Amino acid sequence: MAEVLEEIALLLEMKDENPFKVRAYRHGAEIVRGFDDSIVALAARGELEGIKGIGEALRDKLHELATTGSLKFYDELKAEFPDGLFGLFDLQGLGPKKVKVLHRELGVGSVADLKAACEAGKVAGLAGFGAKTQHHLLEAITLHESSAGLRLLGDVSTLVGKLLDALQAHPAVGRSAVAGSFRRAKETVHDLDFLVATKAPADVCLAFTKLPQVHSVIACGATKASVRTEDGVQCDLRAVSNAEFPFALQYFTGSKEHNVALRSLALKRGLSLNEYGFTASGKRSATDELPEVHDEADIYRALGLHFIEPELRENRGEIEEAAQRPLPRLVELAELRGTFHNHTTASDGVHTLEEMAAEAIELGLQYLGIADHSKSLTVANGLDEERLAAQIGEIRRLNRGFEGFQLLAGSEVDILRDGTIDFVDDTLARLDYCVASVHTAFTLDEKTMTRRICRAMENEHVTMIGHLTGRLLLKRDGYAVDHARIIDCAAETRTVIELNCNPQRLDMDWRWWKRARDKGVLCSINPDAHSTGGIHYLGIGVRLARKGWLRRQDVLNTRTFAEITTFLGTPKAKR
Ligand code: DGT
Ligand code: CA
Ligand code: CA
Ligand code: ZN
Repeated sequence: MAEVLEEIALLLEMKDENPFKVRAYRHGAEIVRGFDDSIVALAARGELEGIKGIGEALRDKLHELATTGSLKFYDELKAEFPDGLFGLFDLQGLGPKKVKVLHRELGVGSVADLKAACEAGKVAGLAGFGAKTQHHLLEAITLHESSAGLRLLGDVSTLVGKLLDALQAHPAVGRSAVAGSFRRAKETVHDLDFLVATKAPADVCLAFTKLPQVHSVIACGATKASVRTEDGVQCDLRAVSNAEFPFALQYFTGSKEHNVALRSLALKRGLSLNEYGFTASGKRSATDELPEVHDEADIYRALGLHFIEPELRENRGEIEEAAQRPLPRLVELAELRGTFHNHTTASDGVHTLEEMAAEAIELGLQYLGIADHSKSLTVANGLDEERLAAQIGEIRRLNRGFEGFQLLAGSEVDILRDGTIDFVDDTLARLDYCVASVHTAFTLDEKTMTRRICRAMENEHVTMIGHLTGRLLLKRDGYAVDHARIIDCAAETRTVIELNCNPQRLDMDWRWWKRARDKGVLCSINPDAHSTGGIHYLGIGVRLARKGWLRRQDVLNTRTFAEITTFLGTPKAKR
């Protein structure tokens, strides 16, 4: 439903419709996205009455969509444009204005059309484009092509849960698990790999292909099946015996690089390891006893290793470490006590302070940091000093009514082009904390951009840096920053770095966290929620933090409210 509303907004924009109308659809899409699955049922029953931001026109359309699965208004609108048009909106640097010109002037109706037009040099000649834009578009097309078929981790989580539940409910299934890149918490996944232990593999495979989420069957055999879901995600299932299960789970969890290293370690011990079990090899004779294996940990133990959590299995030093000592106990969702960086209706969020607070309380958090945009970010309705002061007052007032929970008054302040902050020190000093982020001038070279962010970190009031690179996974690369330099600077200035939990961001990237941790830089796992539903992104953020080797003590928001108060009340240099 949210996607249909978003596409309507884009198409109306293409048609130069009234901007307020466009905004109503876009806003409606955000609201729908902020709800859980229950909104479909509500829409179907015609019970969307009273939801702020969803007027009568939208209500009727959502009702039609929820009850019939389609929407006449949308279908007719879409029919006015070529089929491949939406692909263009996925490209970095292309919005409705430019797409409109490309379509009108060059008849471009798909990514393939655009690629041909760029290669023929026709785009550079268009008003408002130029050679540089043409070059950037070709780069964006290359990124688009290389990410084809990839999904965001956060976009497949619900599907994984449903399929696992369905498999587990089958009477012939014993143990079951999801393996592959999903289990390793890769930020993007290509396909999903499920595994079951069963005595009736063919039956389970057949049942898998009949699940309601399945759109088409790619293959179905005696021990494996492959299907494509309604959303186009490929899901593989392998059915093995209970004895083989730990080996299959270890093997299909990967990564391939981790497995290759593990196998060579096994060979050194006279063991050959594959997805079915250990067999004797080399110096070990076939009559020698093989290690007894009931679960994955037994496999690692047999190879002289401490257990390695799935998130760490990337062959980036985890095997060497596990040979020496137990790996660190990684942070867990239940250990988070609060969060920073959340938006409300004051800037570009869809829920109010009260609504956001209620959700955080429901989740058992002790504190929720509010960080709406600052004044220079007008596209996101950033707050000026006066509106910020009013919000702080409102937060203090609401706080008197809470028990065991507090809102924190913060701001997501823009880091201006020269590295200065969007508010003066006096204004910043009134806040409990501040998240500083780059939202403009993305094209600065790496050195200038790095200096810009470091300068922001030198500000005494900047508690943490938000979404370090501004990347949107599968959509746009981050701007150029020298991660190593930023981490050093964060360590020197005692500035926290955010792990932004938005599935499209997951920024700073997991590959850098171990280094940051080792330099004493703290991480804040922040949902960057623009709705109550957005707070739930904390779960995916924790998985990426684990992938980055982070422990409880490395994550600021595992601290209690009292500890946070002390932390924020201490000068940066002494934190
Ligand atoms: P992706 O691309 O997001 O689906 O990533 P994975 O890691 O889920 O890759 P996938 O689905 O092709 O295979 C699942 C796991 O199976 C992989 O992580 C390791 C194992 N595997 C698959 N093919 C090979 C192989 O040729 N050699 C080894 N050693 N392992 C493999
Ligand atoms: Ca996979
Ligand atoms: Ca696979
Ligand atoms: Zn931001």
